[in-house]
Amino acid sequence: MTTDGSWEQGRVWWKEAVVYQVYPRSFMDSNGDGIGDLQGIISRLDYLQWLGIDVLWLSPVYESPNTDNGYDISDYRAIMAEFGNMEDFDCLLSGLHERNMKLMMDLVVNHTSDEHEWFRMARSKKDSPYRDYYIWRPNRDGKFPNNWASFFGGSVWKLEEQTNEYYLHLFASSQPDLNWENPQVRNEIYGMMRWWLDKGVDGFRMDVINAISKTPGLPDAPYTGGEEFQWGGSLFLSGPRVHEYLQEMNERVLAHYDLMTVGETLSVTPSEALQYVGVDRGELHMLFQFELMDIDAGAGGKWDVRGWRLSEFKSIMSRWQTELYGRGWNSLYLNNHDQPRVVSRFGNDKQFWAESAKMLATMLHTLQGTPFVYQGEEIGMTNVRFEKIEDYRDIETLNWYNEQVTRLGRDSGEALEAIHFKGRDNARTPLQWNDTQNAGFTAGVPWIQVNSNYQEINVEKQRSDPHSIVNYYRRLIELRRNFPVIVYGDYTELARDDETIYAFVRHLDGSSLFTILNFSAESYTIHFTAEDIPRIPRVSALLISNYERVDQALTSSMHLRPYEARVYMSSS
Ligand code: ISL
Ligand code: CA
Repeated sequence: MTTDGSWEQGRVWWKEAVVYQVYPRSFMDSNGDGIGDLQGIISRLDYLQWLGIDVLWLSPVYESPNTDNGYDISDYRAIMAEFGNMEDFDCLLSGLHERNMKLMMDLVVNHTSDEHEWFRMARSKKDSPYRDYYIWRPNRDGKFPNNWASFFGGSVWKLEEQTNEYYLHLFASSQPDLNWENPQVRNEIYGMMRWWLDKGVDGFRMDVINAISKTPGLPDAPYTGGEEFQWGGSLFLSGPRVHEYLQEMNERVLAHYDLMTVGETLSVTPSEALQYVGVDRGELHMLFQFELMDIDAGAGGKWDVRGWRLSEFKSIMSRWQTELYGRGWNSLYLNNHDQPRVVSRFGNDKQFWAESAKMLATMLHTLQGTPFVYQGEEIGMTNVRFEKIEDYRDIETLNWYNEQVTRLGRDSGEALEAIHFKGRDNARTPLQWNDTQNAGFTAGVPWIQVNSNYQEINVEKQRSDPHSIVNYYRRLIELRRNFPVIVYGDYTELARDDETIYAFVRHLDGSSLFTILNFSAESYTIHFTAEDIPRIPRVSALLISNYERVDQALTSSMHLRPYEARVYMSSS
């Protein structure tokens, strides 16, 4: 499908934007308590403007007891004291708007904190008007109401002693799930969303939004293996009423504002995605897919790391690129606060650190969709390897380690190895601003240790180096503004079966963009097939590359150095 000729009618700011995710706890500390905060972000707005980003996505800053770093909200209309206050927030919002940037808030409405007023009232009495804001089941002989496993280990059920009933929590027990079947809950949430939008925020990233509708009756999940609790995704992801709720939310809230929405949706395929982001669906603008993030997960889930082939990686990307083209819109992301650092995961954070970080950036910024850059990615921040479990902070990581090592008796070195590769704290070490103590993040003791490589990898060092990763990101972001083909062009993959090279062409009206990426640490020569050769644009000029000397023209066979990336452009 193509939109050639009509793309100018379909122009929208959020398709043309580059988003930058800030994880506030780890971005910049302004007052020396070791915790990043709103004033810290404000002090770095000029940096973000210099980088060229359009939208800042702020991970949660609402009041929270922080069992899951703000993803457990106790008051949706207040700012977490550690981060500042509402005045600071307003100042951040106006600081962004003055610089022509927008603010996207994180919206966490699958669950609240157990310290939220609603839950405090709900838990004490069965006849509380708030009881039905959450999901309860009677205690029958001390047996869990069903066999679902929580994302963070154990059962999804916790017994509330005061009333002798269980409540449901897909995540930590301090994160009780809201009962979306209750229209009052939905009203409260819509009212809260309008309140933030009326304040001037420009959009929402919706946390696990496809988990809000659970299968009625909450039946047992199918048995898939020896463990006590089973993965119940098929019974609560993309559940029976999820589209009804999102359409209602759209009608009641979203449609009345000029905003940007992104749903975090686990286990969604491209065809299911079209039900959320299809242009005629009246739901969301885009979603975060997990197929790429799950590529290295084995049968045992995320911690059971498996190898992957480039052809699998490319086929995931290509399916999303082609199935959504002209029908919906893609988001593009390679890491976030829940995922390992992209250069360590899909690149090479040793010998070809800069080359591979830039190669991955080239892919991110030249595919079809809206790119999301996670803080620190733009300087090639890497995974961290803490030697002791005590240095980790993430609830998911700590729960998993305890279960594996303490309960199941697994070797602790082996568990740490998996954590070094997959743990969420890889993404949560403080942003490395300069080579002074604590990487310039804090004058105090950071809440989580700084990655020990901050003297080599930091913003200050890279800003002044024209060949640095950060300056490469800056150029890529700028290209997007100058060449509509990058935003609106269609997509064709070349050399599909090649296990070393990812190559694709984008077309829009008379323009073509050709991206070729070497995903390996070896030099490699690709010979395009007779079928592919006619797809290679003629008379092309090199637009950007991660190697300084590129003297080759675009031809039917090309030699690429380790992790080399090139983008060519032709226009008639
Ligand atoms: O982090 C994950 C894998 O390590 C995911 O399973 C993650 O829990 C899932 O993507 C949902 O994430 C979101 O909701 C969670 C929160 O902990 C995450 O930080 C958030 O991005 C609960 O609110
Ligand atoms: Ca602080």
